[in-house]
Amino acid sequence: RELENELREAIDAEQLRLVYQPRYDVKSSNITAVEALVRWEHPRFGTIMPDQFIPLAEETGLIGRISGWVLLSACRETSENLPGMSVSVNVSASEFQDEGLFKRIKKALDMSGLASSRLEIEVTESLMLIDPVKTLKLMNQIRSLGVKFLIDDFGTGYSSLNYLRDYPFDGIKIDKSFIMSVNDSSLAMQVVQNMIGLGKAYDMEVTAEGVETEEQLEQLKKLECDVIQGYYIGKPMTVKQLQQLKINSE
Ligand code: G
Ligand code: G
Ligand code: MN
Ligand code: NA
Repeated sequence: RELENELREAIDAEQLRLVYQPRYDVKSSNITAVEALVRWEHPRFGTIMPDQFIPLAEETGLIGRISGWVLLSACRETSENLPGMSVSVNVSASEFQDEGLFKRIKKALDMSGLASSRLEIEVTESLMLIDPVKTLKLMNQIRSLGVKFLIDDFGTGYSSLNYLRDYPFDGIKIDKSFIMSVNDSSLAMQVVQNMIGLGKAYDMEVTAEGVETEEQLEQLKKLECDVIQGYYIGKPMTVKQLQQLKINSE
């Protein structure tokens, strides 16, 4: 209860901040995109991770305001400080209950001046468990702006794979639980290979998440994975650190 009230105040008190995790494009050997991840700098508890307050925000209806802040901040920082890069933002399935999400995305693009083709929205497979008519309508409305959709934590949900055919996604992000064992299990390797094939069959860009070793990176390159994300490329970091990383990798 108290945390809820503090979260309500957190935006105005400027206690939220974003960190960015680099996404490495295999074809161009470059960091061409980042994922924005929110942090709450609590005055007494220190840094609170999203797992600890996003569910609370969803339950209390605060998610819309937080999401509005995240979208605008991510678009602004990318537009101002990360020339040419795309940014992906995580959006909760609960935000697809109304059209507020469309307005927040439109406002973030308008106010930041970021080209819509540089914004991607990450949703989990739980999105496919809610009213498909409503969801598809809203997705198409958002896509008409030029924004792309990625499936996050691919392979961990409870939805039928038919959604790959029925919903307009531009990419999949294979969950890190599958990537972690590619170095010591040929079965895991085959599973990931098939996931990549599945993504490509639907003409989607395929990202591997949770890549932590050079060996994993090399395997994934062999499997023609498009984008690599994980601690081996870089941890979530500030814009300044990211610019430094870019310079050092060029
Ligand atoms: O950042 P971290 O590394 O701890 O992310 C933990 C979880 O929180 C991830 O599942 C991620 O998708 C989610 N998350 C991070 N930032 C946001 C955000 O801005 N909005 C929503 N809805 N979820 C987020
Ligand atoms: O669910 P989502 O993919 O949005 O959240 C990403 C989460 O995974 C964040 O908490 C982020 O800090 C974490 N993460 C990113 N890269 C790695 C990695 O290489 N290894 C592990 N263990 N976690 C990672
Ligand atoms: Mn994500
Ligand atoms: Na993920």
